[in-house]
Amino acid sequence: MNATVDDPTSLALEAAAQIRTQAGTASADLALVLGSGWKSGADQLGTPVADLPLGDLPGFHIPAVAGHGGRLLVLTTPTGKTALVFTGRTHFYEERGVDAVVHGVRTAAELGVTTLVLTNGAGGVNPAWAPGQPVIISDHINLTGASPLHGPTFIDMSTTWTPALVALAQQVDPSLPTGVYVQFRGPQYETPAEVRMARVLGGDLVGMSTALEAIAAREAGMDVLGISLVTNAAAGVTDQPLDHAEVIAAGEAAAPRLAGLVRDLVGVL
Ligand code: 8IG
Repeated sequence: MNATVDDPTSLALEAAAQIRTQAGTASADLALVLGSGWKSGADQLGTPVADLPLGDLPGFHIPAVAGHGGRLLVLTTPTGKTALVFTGRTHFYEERGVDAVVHGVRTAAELGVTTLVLTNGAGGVNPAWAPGQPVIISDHINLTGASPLHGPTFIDMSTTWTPALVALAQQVDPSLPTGVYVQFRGPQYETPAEVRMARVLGGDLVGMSTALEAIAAREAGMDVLGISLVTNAAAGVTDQPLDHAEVIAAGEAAAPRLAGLVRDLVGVL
């Protein structure tokens, strides 16, 4: 193999090496990606080991959107596990390519992470869900037309969203529904017709992240848990127009519940 410094594996190795040096930790057990609405609990998840600006680590970028965070917290959980907590992610619509989107997942894999928790803010397709509702991701539909895999990498996707982790999350909060997450490319929100399409395809949530990360995580052999926060009804589900400020506000209103949920989950992972 003709590895160059910017091939995705080398870049993840480089980032992992820097995290080892800067955090003084050889490996990690868990990784969490905290999306819109999910960041406020980050520092309650354990004893801090390191707090690194993502933009300073090889292959990572400062998030393009205000409110999307941009740090890597390394911490020791109450059960003694080492967790990597990413507050912020690179989205496909930032046009840095799919490898940049999944770089955090690959870096976590290089550090030995075997369990990945992906969170996001999403539009609710299911009219029963009001803004502020967390939903466990049971499966996904990738409508981006892209994949993080290179070459003939025929990985099995039948249990991408680890059933045992879905069950664990439901034990932590039995009120949580499950749903199918549909990743669109964005950055525009959907038209009402696209939301109806997502619904007839079996989708319950629409968003612009997460599915591509889950594919990379499965390639790396990780178990994956996903939880979406419904921050808005998807276009056409109600007569409200979509507004980024309202999305942020719904995330802030739900923050205490989400912080508790993530903390409780980390306690059993
Ligand atoms: I937060 O309604 C959030 N992210 N595609 N549609 C899509 N992404 C989203 C939405 C939404 N809300």
